[in-house]
Amino acid sequence: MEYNFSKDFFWGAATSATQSEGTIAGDNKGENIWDYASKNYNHRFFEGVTTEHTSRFYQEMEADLDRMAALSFNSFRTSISWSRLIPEGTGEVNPEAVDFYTRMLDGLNQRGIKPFINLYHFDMPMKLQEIGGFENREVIEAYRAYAKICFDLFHEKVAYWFTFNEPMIPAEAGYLHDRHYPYVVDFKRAAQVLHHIILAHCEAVKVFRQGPYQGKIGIIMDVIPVYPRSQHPADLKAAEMADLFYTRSLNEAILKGRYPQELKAILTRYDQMPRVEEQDLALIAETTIDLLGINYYRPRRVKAKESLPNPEGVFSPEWFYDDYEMPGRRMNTSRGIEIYPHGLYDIAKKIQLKYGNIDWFVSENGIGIQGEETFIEGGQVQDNYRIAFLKEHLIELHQAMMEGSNCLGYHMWTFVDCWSWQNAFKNRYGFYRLDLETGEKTMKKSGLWFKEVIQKNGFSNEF
Ligand code: BGP
Repeated sequence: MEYNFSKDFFWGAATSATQSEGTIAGDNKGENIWDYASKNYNHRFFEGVTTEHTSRFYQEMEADLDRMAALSFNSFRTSISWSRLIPEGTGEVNPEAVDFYTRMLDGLNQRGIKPFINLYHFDMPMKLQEIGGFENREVIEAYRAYAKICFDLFHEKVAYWFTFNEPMIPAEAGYLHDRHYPYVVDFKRAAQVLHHIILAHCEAVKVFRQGPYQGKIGIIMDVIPVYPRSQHPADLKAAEMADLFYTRSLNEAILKGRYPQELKAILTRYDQMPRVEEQDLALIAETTIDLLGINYYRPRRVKAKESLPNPEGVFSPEWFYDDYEMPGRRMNTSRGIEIYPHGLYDIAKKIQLKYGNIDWFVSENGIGIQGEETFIEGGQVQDNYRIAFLKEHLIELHQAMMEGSNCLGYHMWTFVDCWSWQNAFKNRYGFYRLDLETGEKTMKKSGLWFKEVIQKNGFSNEF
């Protein structure tokens, strides 16, 4: 069986500024919440590794671009670090950052690698977090101004822009589930943050459409497909609620221009409605995107709740469902998440059937493995599990495309093993291994496999 993809299919990988750049003395980067949290809440990060110790993309950018070219990438996503470009979040632009990003974009274009540039990957400048981050409406304006500066500076070099990566996460992880700074636990505040992020997205799209810029603009979302334990009405209801809170709340605002009605009813009933102004809904309604990125790692399996939530506890979507551990599920034990390639097919079909078959691409997909050094043989990580993972997901994607899904590309997470939000360097995802002791970056077996796929624009089942 042959799996062929279109000749202009986007092949590449994704990373983010904070997870890859690192800092060096004199780079004039301002502090962001990750720089701050990884120092001041160091115990929350695997082995206490801070943002200073990432994969050194800032220093080794040219060599890293050569490494991408060695994999035959035709596209690559990273983000601009807001606090590198504008150290205080508003005001003065940092010339070193302009120089760095200019060289990066030129370097990518010269190598025939299309830059996919994301403006926000979880990394609020600390100065703006001090006034409340996205909880404060003023920060929407700061973000709009930052986005405009990026478009003005780099629009001739970038054809694909993205406003946010996984907009749900800063709200959910930062304001409800105690995973990201500022470690607030309060649903209503999380909902406020999400609403403001959606408005910031709309403002950036608006400023982009008004300017003299070519190119396309979109957003990157993690759409976790929800599966009920059974067809019992209570399980179906649980799945509906998980989907409503975690997927439809955001998807429908971005892709349909309105929040789901049911959400408002529930939030009002539980006194959890954020402040939403009349003009906000009009702005959401008039905003459209050109290209959707989907990050896919795992399914969400749910069942009806087994016990009542504590009525005096913190309101959360988990009041309406329990997670379900399906017997025999296939796990990535390093990351503690299920591997379910068919979920990618289901997402593709959903985009096709429910969201107007908009142009989209897989903007992240990958497998993080702890202790990859044990798979080194002859100086190379023999990551056959990653090749199998890639292949299985690409086969599902291919099937959906055969059935008419408008998928334009596939980006793996990630290019070189990178620092992660809580797990630092615990789980490795890269096509290149990063040796933390020597700083050496060596191609894994999966890198070679992916390169051949790119060169052939597909693969056969035996390969
Ligand atoms: C995505 C994020 C990435 C990356 C990835 C892997 O949700 O967009 O930034 O970190 O997940 O997850 P983790 O690093 O938590 O293992």
